[in-house]
Formats: sequence, C-alpha cells, structure tokens
Amino acid sequence: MTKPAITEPFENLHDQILDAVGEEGVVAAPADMARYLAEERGRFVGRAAFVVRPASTAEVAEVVKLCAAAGVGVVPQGGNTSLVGGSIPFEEGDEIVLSLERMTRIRELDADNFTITVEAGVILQQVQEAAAAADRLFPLSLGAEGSCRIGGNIASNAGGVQVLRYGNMRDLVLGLEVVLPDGRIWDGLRALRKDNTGYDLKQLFVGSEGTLGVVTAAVLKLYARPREVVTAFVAVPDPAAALALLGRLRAASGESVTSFELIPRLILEFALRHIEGCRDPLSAPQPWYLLVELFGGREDGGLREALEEALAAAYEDGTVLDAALAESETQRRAFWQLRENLTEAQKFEGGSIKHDVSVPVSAVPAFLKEAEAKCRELVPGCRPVPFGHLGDGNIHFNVSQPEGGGAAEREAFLAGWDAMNRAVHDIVHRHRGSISAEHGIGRLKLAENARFKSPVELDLMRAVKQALDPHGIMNRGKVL
Ligand code: FAD
Ligand code: 2HG
Ligand code: ZN
Repeated sequence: MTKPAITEPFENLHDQILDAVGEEGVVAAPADMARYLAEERGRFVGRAAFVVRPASTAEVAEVVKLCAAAGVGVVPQGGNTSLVGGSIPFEEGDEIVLSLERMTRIRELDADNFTITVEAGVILQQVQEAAAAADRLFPLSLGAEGSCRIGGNIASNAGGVQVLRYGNMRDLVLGLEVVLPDGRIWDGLRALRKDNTGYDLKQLFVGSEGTLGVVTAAVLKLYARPREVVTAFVAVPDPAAALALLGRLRAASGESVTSFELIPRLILEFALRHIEGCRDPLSAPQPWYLLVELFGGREDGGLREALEEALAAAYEDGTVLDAALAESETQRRAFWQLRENLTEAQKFEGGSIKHDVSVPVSAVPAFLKEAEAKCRELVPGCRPVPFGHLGDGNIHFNVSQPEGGGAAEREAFLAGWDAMNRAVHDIVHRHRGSISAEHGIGRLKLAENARFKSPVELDLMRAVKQALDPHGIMNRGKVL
C-alpha cells in the first residue's frame, strides 16, 4: 500500500471511519483507489475523499451515520460493472465510495424454502454455484456474473439472459436488509412468498441505484435446477421471422424457452475476428442469428425433440434458414462464449454508441428498421449491431463507428453520442418503450430520462427520494 493522501476537510471523518472499520476497511492512497474510481469503458473517471470497505452491516451503518453527520455524500459500489456510471463518484472528490466487497457471506441456504440469504458483496456467480451445490437454480445470469455483486444487481435491477423465463432481479428478491441514509438499519430480510402487510418497501430499493440506501443483504428466490437443457444456434432471415419463431417455440415447448438472444451477422463477425476461440457455429454466413435455450424439469422430457420438430417446420416455410443444436456441454459453452463476448468484441471496432432499450416484443422488428435508418442518416457508414434479449423486448441497439477510422474518427463519432441517443430514444418513445431496459440511469441517462418521464412521475420519484434521503447523502446526482 502506498501512503494515504487525505485532504484536510476530510481528515476528521477519515479518522472517525478508520476507528469504526479498521485499517483494512479504508483505502486512501491514490494508486489503490484508482480501481474504484473508473468504470468498465473508462467513460467516467471520478474522484473520492477515500474509499471505505466495511465488513459488516453494523460497520456500514456506522460509516453512513458518520457521513450523514459530516454532510459527505456516499457512493455505494459492488463489482463496479455498471454501464451507466452509477457506481463512480463525481469529479469534485467530495464523496466517499462505500464498497461492499468485504461483505461476502452466504448467511443461509434454505433448500426447502427455495431461498438463499446473502450479503451484498457476494459475487453473482458464487450465488449461482451455492444454489447448484444444493441442487437448486439461482437464475439471474449475465455476462459480468464473474465480477458483479448481488447488491449491485439489486440496486440496478439487473436483467440478463433468462428474464423471459424467471424475470429480472426485482422478481427474484423476497427480502432486504438496508442501511438507510441516516444510518438506521431496516431488517426486511423476510423469506415469504406472501406478505400483504402494507407498502412493498423492498421494491423501492430494487433499481434505486444506491440513491435511497445501502443494501447490505438479501433473501433471494431459488428454483428447481433444470434436468434438461437444450441449446440451439439458429439462423433467421430477419427479426420478424425471429419473432414468429419465438411464438411457435413458446407454444411447442410448454413455455420452456429460457433464453432467446438476437445476434446480427456483423457483431458475430466482430467476435470471430477479435475473440480467441470463437467459431462460427453454422457453415455459411446468415443475416441474423438466435441463441435459443430451453430448460425442462425431466431428463427425458422430450424438449430436444420438440425443438427439433419446431425448427424443421420453420425451416420448411423459410422462417428458419439453418440451425445447430449443441451436442455437448462444450458446444453449448461455445455458443454462449460467442454471445457473452459481444460487448468485448465491439471494443476492437472503435467507438460504440450504446442504447439499452426495450419496446413491446411485437414492436422490435419495426423499431429496428426505423432506428437503423435514422442512425445511417445521421452518420453515413455507421454500423448498427443491435443484439440482445429479444425474448423480453430488450435490445442493445449499439452502433459502431464507420469502418477503418482512427482515434480522430473515433472522437468525432463519439461526439455525436447525445444526438444519436436522442434520435433513437424518440423512436423508442413512439413505440411506448423504455430508454433504459436493464442498465439503469446512473449519470449517463439523466437528461434523457428527464426528457421522457412525465412531470407527475418525476414528482413522485422526487417525493420518494426526499422522504428517504432528505439531506441528499446517497449517490447524489444519480437517477434524478
Ligand atoms: P456496480 O456497478 O458496483 O453498481 C451499480 C449501481 O448500484 C450503482 O449505482 C451503485 O451505486 C449501486 N450499488 C451497488 N451496490 C450497492 C448496494 N449494496 N447498495 C445500494 N446500491 C448499490 N446488466 C444487465 O442488467 N444485464 C446484462 O446482461 C448485463 N450484462 C453485462 C455485461 C458486461 C460485460 C458488463 C460489464 C455489464 C453488464 N451489465 C448487465 C451491467 C451491470 O448492471 C451489471 O453487470 C450488474 O448488475 C452491476 O452490478 P455491480 O455489482 O457491478 O454494481
Ligand atoms: C449484454 O446483454 C449486456 O451483453 C451488455 O447487457 C450490453 O454492451 C452492451 O451494451
Ligand atoms: Zn443485456
């Protein structure tokens, strides 16, 4: 560890917090703080008075109480994989980052109740593994699952690749423990499927992006572990055909479709070009692909046959152009490796302007046509690569810069970020969609959110913020 550099206005608070959490709980040297202050793509780089890493709920409460008394803002942080800058402090350096990374205990797994109680700092993949060891499934699944943490998943109401079947994080939370902005602890760790004793307070904190309190622990729902998993890489002529196939598969499989991910040819090529070990699952290039996965409850449940039959019928009438079914777990992993590396692959193709949007599933084909045309009109030569969770209407409408440009072209392209966002979001709005389907608002989408939310809705949101955090301690300047 290099020498801490606490500036004068924070010396007192630093010493008080050091007393509360001990040496291991405070990071203050600039070099050691760096990883807490920059996000995934380096789009936001902030400053902080220092970073605090409490080891228990009581310590979190003490830290928040001290910050509230000193009027110093708190930025909660989990795995720091947010794509909207929500976990990064602002540039003024007058906030602390409160990392939950030392709160990693699985407090209880109740297999009979199909629940697991975990602290906020547990990594998502570790929750999945603990559930599997007890012959259960924790279904939240996303590309960052090896590094994102449960508190972050809850605070951003994460979605991912199995929402179609199991819902998003909001649907998987039964109870919460939260440190409120004044330092009090709310123990709402109930493990009940039914509880109509007033307002559903836990849902206020799900998706609040750290602006209402610090989630310290949660009771999460578990499911039966699937006994039959069938995975296919399917080529279709266009998104309308993909939609038709989704309807058929849902019906033919008795609602067993768990993932239904859309991938256009161009971004598949990015992955083949840049990600080691990626191979095209099909023999000839096709315009659009789907990664389809079905979960069933019985080993011999006939899901594979149902999928094969449905795909064969769809091939006959031209809805499907080609398909490969995974013959082994290795092949299944290879299909998912392609999907999970799309964000990474895009980084090698220069600047990318992102839109994490949702529209009604039935409106996706029309939305895609309109948004692609608009982007090409705004930036001739730009390369839209819309991919993602078609099964629940959530498309990552990402646009790569025109081919072959260098750093200057990248800068020029990214300078058009806001204009392109506005144009695409206007189209989303016309389809009564959302401008942030699963990544949240953070600091990235503040202005766009304010543009589309009605004054009534914004008033309600402000009233909630005011009621829970009247002094504006928690993650100030985010979401609202
Ligand atoms: P952080 O980034 O640390 O924080 C996210 C927000 O929650 C911040 O506002 C932060 O202040 C707040 N927060 C964190 N912990 C707490 C807490 N304990 N109490 C209160 N507030 C807290 N998202 C999806 O929804 N679906 C995807 O498919 C998906 N795929 C991704 C793939 C990649 C490669 C990457 C890099 C990101 C992806 N994300 C996805 C985005 C991201 O939302 C998720 O990775 C994850 O939910 C964030 O968790 P985290 O622990 O990293 O949270
Ligand atoms: C995914 O679904 C993530 O892979 C990231 O939500 C999407 O790169 C993105 O914009
Ligand atoms: Zn996603």
